Amino acid sequence: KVPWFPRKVSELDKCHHLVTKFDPDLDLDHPGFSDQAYRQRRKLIAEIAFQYKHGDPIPRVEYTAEEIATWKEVYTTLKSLYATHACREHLEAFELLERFSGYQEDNIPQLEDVSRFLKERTGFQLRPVAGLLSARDFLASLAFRVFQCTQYIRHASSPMHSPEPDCCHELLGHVPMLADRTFAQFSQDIGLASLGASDEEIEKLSTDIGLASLGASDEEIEKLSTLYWFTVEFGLCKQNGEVKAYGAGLLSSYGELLFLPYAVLRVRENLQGELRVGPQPGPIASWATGLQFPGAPEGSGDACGLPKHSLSEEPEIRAFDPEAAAVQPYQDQTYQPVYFVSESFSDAKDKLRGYASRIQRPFSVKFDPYTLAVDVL
Ligand code: H2B
Ligand code: FE
Repeated sequence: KVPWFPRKVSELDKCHHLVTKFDPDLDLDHPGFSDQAYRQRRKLIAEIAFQYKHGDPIPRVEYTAEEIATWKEVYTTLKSLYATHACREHLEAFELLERFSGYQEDNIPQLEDVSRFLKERTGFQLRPVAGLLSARDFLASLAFRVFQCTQYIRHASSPMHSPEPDCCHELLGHVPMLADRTFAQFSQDIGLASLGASDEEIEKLSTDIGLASLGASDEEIEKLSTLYWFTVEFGLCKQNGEVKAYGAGLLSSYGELLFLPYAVLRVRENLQGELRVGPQPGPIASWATGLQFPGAPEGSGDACGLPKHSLSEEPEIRAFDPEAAAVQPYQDQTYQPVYFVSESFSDAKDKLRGYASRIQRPFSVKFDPYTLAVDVL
């Protein structure tokens, strides 16, 4: 039997199952765990998401001076790396977001404004969510070109690292990418592939995932969310002979983004000059070898809240292959041991469609862009 899944965009109101893994109320390691005021603030902002119904304008949050200061630190630090480390699509969208949607160092953009921007670009829209959502619900919303977006900000004590998604991660990492047509389609394809996953033994209905599809097993949902991890969160791509970041997890993590040229440098040695990365490895290589983060107090790589990357666990960089990425173990507590590099987004999209067409499913689905509904065939 196939589990319930949303057939129209308004049914995303029922896709609100949170995962409490990194919740500040329950996770002792959360930087906000012992801060009652922070936890209260989180509850207040979470209430917006709990009340929200599809079609409502997203209520605005008046951010505090402390929250804006956290945003400013994240924004200016990350922005300093984008020119050299981010892919072209991210850079282009970022500029537009600064011009039209309130992306400024002294202003946390409002989700309603950002959602309107995205709708115009790619038809993607945001809806507020209170925290880390179940993979099933999160992927299901992507099928409808809806991105469930957190509205709170990380704890002020740890501007460079957050165990859970927050508005810095979503707005700086995800949103600019969702403004790109090919990337938006890629994201929706992953979502469509996830609909109606079930444990049943099922006959194979081979369908183009782009025409929408599927009904995978629970195991396949797991694989799809791993695939999501290595692409949408930590994906790399080649651009003009250089390696650039397009994954939101990379684009919203100063430490990991900074480390990237070093990782790629190692690959370059292995692949004999095939891959290059923007900035030359001068200062990066020296701190990486010394396991020292620039700006961090002497002696420990994680003094600024960042995990150390030890040379024995040096990351690997591989060519993107969905079959391999879907089963690759990943890290949600520290840097990735493996990254996958795509030739381009359309190459990644084509490979993903091939992968999705091999998923076993009891039926296929087709997305109707006029009604924002999914027809089950
Ligand atoms: N929930 C939220 N709020 N933001 C995310 O980026 C997110 C999520 N990512 N739930 C999902 C899970 C991702 O890690 C995959 C699909 O499991
Ligand atoms: Fe994310």
